[in-house]
Amino acid sequence: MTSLDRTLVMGVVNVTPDSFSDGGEWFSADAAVAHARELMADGADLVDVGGESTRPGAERVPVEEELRRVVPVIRELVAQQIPVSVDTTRAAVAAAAVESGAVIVNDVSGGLADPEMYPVVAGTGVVYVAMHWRGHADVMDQLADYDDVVTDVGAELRQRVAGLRSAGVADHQIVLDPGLGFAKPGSANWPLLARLDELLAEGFPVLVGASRKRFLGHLLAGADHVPVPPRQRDAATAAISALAAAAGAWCVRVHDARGTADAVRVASAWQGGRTVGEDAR
Ligand code: PMM
Repeated sequence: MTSLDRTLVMGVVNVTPDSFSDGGEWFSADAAVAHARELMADGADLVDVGGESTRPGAERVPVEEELRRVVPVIRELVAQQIPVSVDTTRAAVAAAAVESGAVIVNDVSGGLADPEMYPVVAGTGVVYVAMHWRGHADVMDQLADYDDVVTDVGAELRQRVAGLRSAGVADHQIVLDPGLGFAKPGSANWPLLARLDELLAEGFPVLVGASRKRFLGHLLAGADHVPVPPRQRDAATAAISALAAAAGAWCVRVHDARGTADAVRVASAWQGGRTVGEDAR
């Protein structure tokens, strides 16, 4: 996966009844596996399997329920040679997922939700996505004050890196993510994208998760200012994928793989165009 010379496309497989952007359509294990296969056929490089909604205001699910949702799906996808990331904030779920063959732990809490997460990541040696986060979905909208959002997010992610290192996690395992939409007022998301180079300057691969988020719904609203629904945000998501890829993102996490698979290829060819000589004109 990491040997590709372009940005990776991570397809989202939410095994939840209440995800904001795909309406819990993929709730049964069979449906989740079928959806993952579709994402791969559409050009995803890997899939991200999650059993707990992070929708603003969402309530937590018990750990047993989260395990029941994700483990059978991960086992089946791994059996089908599909690279899997697990989207969880719980160390027990991360451990079970890696045991089942997941190769990435994608933790939207950056380790803040579970003190056991870093030791588990250190022990398994898998890639770990540390996302910028300030609190669970029920409270995050009240934790959205920043002086300069880009500087503050960078500083908080540096604290996560320090914690990971002291728990024995190697630098080559670490990926950073600005956490678009998580404890971020709508307007805070654009500087995080426009100044992605500042996060990249931390020296770690960067994952961008803009797909179908609220700030895109607001951007695309008509004269009535009503945000367009999540499924009408895929073209805007693909545009962000192209721009994020051009800026140097390692991976983009999306619900619609096809548009983004095209977008990252365009970005890659565009960059490649810089090195083509006169004779190609
Ligand atoms: N966003 C969601 C869920 N998981 N993981 C990472 N690393 N980055 C994100 O921005 C992110 C994430 C939002 O939930 P959704 O799956 O319902 O879109």
